Amino acid sequence: MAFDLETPENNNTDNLVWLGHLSPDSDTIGSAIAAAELFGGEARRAGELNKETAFVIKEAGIEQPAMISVVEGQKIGLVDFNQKTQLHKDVDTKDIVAIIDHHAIQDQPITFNSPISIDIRPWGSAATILADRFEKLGKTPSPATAITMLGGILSDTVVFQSPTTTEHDKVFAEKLGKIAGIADVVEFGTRMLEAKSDLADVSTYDILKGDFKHYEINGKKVGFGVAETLLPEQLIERKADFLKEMEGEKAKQGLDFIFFAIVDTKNQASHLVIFADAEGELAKEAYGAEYADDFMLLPGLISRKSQLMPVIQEVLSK
Ligand SMILES: [Mn+2]
Repeated sequence: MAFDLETPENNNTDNLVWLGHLSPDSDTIGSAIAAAELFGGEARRAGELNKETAFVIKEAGIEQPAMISVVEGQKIGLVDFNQKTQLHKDVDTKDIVAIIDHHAIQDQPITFNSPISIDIRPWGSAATILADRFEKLGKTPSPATAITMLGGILSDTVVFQSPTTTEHDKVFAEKLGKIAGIADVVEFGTRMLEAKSDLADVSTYDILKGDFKHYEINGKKVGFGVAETLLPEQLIERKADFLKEMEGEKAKQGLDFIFFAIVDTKNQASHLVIFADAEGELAKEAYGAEYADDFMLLPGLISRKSQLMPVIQEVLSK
């Protein structure tokens, strides 16, 4: 019988693992942990954890999920993405049995020969969808899992400041906070942002790739990294290093365009690093702003998913 999110009691969960996207973030990890607890199987990760996610895992008092590996006969549930460009290379798409996600189905969706169980909703995080699924099945996540889910919601919504935030995210964050014994979820989110901002000892390459996504639009390959931080100056002054690492990454990945946004989560603005003229022209058309000294300041734009990428998509789709 095919795996079905609607009837978990009938699912065969032998060799089932839950996996999120490359450059795992708190939502991808929290959602994998939540899905494993709710549906059975185990959580996996597709890369190294960033500092914020490591903080959440530590607060939850659990071990981080193991790295995904090639296993014969594995069943894989995906959380928090649906694009081929964000799938770990060791995953065979024929092993995928389900998707729980909150992203648009864009140019490179994973495709299937037969229908699988999919739940995609326009909510602020995949963890919010899982929180709803727990509730509708009459189940309560463990306090540790609730912390990782809360971490997912707070991370993706930038503590409810991102325009992607929905009412569902706020309601379930409060509920998860209660389960986890966290009375003030905003305060917890602020500590997450602080953990994420502590980048002085992180290499420029690791910051560039820490939250990096690949897109293919009209045959053009775009790589877009973001770093959310309360201390943007710390990264702005490393501009020369970023430009060098972007040059290497653009060549290595065969990208047509590479972008990196230093997202100032305190002042709600992005400092977009303009790698070269091609990126500059595209960014000018997309954002209607000018750039100088390799930077374009974008006040009010803090979400790659709902603000920064859609206009790039629009321009390249013309
Ligand atoms: Mn997410």
